[in-house]
This record gives sequence, C-alpha cells and structure tokens, in this order.
Amino acid sequence: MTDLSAVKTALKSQEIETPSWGYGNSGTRFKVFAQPGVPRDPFEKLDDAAQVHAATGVAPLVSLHIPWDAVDDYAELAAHAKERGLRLGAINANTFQEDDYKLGSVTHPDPKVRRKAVDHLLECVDIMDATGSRDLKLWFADGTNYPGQDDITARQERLAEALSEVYARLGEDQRMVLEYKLFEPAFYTTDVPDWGTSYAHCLKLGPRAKVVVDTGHHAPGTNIEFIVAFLLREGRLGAFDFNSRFYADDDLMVGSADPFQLFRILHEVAKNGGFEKEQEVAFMLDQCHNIEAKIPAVIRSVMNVQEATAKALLVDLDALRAAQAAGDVLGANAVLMDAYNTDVRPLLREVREEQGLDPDPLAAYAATGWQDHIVATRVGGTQAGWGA
Ligand SMILES: [Mn+2]
Repeated sequence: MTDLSAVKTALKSQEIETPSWGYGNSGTRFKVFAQPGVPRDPFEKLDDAAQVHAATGVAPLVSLHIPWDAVDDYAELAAHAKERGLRLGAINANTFQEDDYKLGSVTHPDPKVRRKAVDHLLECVDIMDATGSRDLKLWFADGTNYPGQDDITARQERLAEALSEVYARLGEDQRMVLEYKLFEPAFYTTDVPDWGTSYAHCLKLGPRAKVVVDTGHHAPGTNIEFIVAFLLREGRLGAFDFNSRFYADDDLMVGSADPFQLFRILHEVAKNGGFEKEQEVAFMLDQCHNIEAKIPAVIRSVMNVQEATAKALLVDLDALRAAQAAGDVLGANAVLMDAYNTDVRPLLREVREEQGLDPDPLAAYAATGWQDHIVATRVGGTQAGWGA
C-alpha cells in the first residue's frame, strides 16, 4: 500500500516554476491579442506570479527571459521577488530575436555573430550572479531551412565551442540546462533537435550541464516518458518545460491535451527519485496564454501538475514491481491504471487545507479581487509581450 502521509508531504514540498512570459501578452504568428491588466514590466510580472503562489502554495519560483525581463538592477528585482515570497528561477537566454541571428546565433557561419551570441549568454550568467538563479536555460533557434545551406557538422563544432566557453564561466552552484526542439523556426535542420544531441553535448561539458525536456518539442507520438527515465538514470535530467500540444509546439496549458501522458512522465519521475530535492530537477512551465485569462491559466496549470503528481505518487510501486517480476502483464498495467483513475482532487483539497490554503485555488484567486485591481491600475505604459 502507498503511504498516504508520504504522498502528502511530497505534494506539499513540490516546487513548480512559472514563466514570466506566461503573464505577458502572447499569440501566434497571426495575432497577439492584448488583455487588460497585463504587466508592463518584470516587477509587475512578479506581482502576478505572487498571486499564483499565494493561491497554490507550490509556485515560489519564476523563470526570467532576457532581454524581455531586462532591468537596470537585478538585485532589486530579486528583492522584489523575495518580499513576495518568491525566488528567481532559471535565466532564459534569447539569441533569436535580432536581425543578426537570421542564419543562427552560436552556430552562425560568421564568427562576429557567434561572438555576439556568446557574449549574451555570458551576460546571462552575470545576471544569475545578481539574482541568485541556479540555471542558465538555453534554447537555440539555430538551424537551416534548405539542404546545402550550411555544414551540419561545422555547426555542431561551433555549438560545442560556444557551450564550452559559457560552461567554463559558470559558478560552482550554477548549471547550464540545454533544451532541444525538433523543428521550428528552422525547417530543415535544427542544431539541437533531440535529447540525444543535447545529452551528448552535456556529457562533454561536465556534470553541471543537463538536458531540458520541453514536452512540446517532439515529433507526434514520441515516448517522452522513456526519455525522462533514461535521463534520470544517467543523472542528466535538468528540467522540464511543461506545456501541452495537439499538433506542433502549441504551448497550451500543461495537462490539457493529454493528462495521461503527463501522468506517465511523472510516474517515471516518481519511480526514479526525480522528486527528491538532491536530484535538482526543475519543474517549470513554458506556456503561453493567448486567449485565456493569464493568472487563472497559470493556476490551472499548477493544479494540473499537482494532480498528475498526486496520481504518480499513488502508484503502488511494491505491487507494480511484484507484478512485473511475475510477468503479470495485465496486473502491472492495472496497478498503474488504478493510480491514474483515482480522483485525487479530494486529496489535494485536504493537502491545501493542511497548508492553511483555500482548498480551491481558482476560487481563492477570484476572491482576492486582484484581477479588477490590475485592470483598474495598470493603465498606460506598454504591456509586456513577445519582443518587449
Ligand atoms: Mn521551452
């Protein structure tokens, strides 16, 4: 039998990191729909993130994106976070939004552009020093659109060179986490297209380089839980970027498209010790809220991760292992499905009450009146959004 009090303890100590860009305006290549009350700067994004943490109790970390969240004084931003019970999480670098990067950033054929990109990554480590952030999160839009456009192996060389310069700059308690993505914006080759490429670079760099699994960055039908299990076994799972997709990299709310997949992933995390603090797996959201209200959407996402986590923790591992050892195919599958089919909402309500929280985070947020407050007071200025 599963130890229910251990499950509750694990749920209470879970930390989910929310993305600063999830509070700003976002959209598709067709249209960005603005919403009233959206933050104008990173300080206001943190104010919104604090509402998510207040309602859920498990979202104390916020990922920043540079330069979208660039400020003059990062220590001041970190202090602003601390006053609200938050910490600054991963620093996400951006080497994809400038004209210079048309043909790539760290893999660009021109050494001057590569220098500029690497200098930006080094600047991000300076920012980590000021914010106390542990992780430099790297996702490169680098790749090519046409066969013959550039040399695939030369681009790998350039990538390795850039990564090793940045890795050497990291402090002892800092990490580099390298994200992969199958395609987009490049359509022919992508320079870090899959977990194997990321893993191979991380292995060469050293123990503080780890892989980021963004759930939206795979070919349809990819078995993501296998990747998670493999990386955990190798000690190279650095972080998740959780989101949902139906077709491409949709960045919808985590758990909305395929809650069973999220459960299967988190089952591998639970079974392989990935929820233990010393494993240092970061559980981040990387999603955009194009048509739904942003703060409630982040709260909903946090709840979806909690529900999948609770189900994963409820798997009776003794019974599962006994069935597996006995070759009991149906029995083993039934153990897993019993946990998945458990309605964990009453358990999570109980957990929240024991933490002194409202059992219903969305109702709790609605009752604060924060939404009316930000709509009324955030007037003028420029709303945060893509490219801002
Ligand atoms: Mn991502």
